[in-house]
Amino acid sequence: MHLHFDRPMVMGILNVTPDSFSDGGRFTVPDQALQHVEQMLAEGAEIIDIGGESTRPGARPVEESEEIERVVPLIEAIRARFDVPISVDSSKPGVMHAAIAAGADMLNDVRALQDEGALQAAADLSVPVCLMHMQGEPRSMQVNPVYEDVVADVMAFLSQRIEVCLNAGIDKEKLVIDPGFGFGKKLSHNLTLLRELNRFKSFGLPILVGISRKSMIGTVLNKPVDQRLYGSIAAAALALWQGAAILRVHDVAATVDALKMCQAVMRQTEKS
Ligand code: 7PM
Repeated sequence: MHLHFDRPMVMGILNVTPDSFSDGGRFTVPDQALQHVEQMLAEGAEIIDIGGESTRPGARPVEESEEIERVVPLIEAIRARFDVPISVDSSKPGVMHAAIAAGADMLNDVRALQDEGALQAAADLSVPVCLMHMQGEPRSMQVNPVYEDVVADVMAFLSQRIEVCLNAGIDKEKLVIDPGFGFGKKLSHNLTLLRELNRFKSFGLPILVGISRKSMIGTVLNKPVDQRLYGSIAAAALALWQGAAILRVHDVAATVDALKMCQAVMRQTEKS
């Protein structure tokens, strides 16, 4: 499947939780998941991100075999029915190989290929890969994150990971960067990263932003996760205005409208 990031697009989040396998069958793909994909496509999602639970703040690590069993049947089922690029949210080389073999098109690694074997896997698979910044590990990252200068620190990390990828033989054209909203960041760090997102354009790589429903929105608005839609849309617009290429979101229809408005304004170059 051909993936291009030359104009902004919406990535719809499909969460894969063990509970969604309602009958307990390990290789059963719930209709609910496929219906969710179908709905996100109808609403204008141009890529589907499939992730396990393992990146949640406070999450326990998941075994590679468990992650493969969760993700592979779902990728196969989506690939068989829909003509949409699929990205897989994983840090594990075995999952990356299995997911791409099953028909996924892109890697999304919150650990930026730092786990053993992940860099080699990405180089071998030769698919687009998102390098995300995270301080610490999901289990403990929100305890007390500290930065000297959050934008400079995150940029320095991404710069180093880009270099490592290029040295491993990954084409620059395959790389996507992500400041990692909420991953080892306090509210002030997240707000600074969003306010200064345009600085990340200096890498010359597509910028992926995942802010949808995150706690930074909940904290600003003092609202629970099911009441963060308007805040998420405002944040999406701010990110698009500063050059975000991929918006990773739960609420596809609303975000696509925001994207179209931002695009209309940003493309308008003639005098009125
Ligand atoms: C619970 C809390 C469940 C947080 C899931 C999450 C990103 C990502 C995630 C992101 C990239 C979420 C996160 N966030 N991948 N995976 N960028 N590239 O809110 O910001 O979806 S998981």
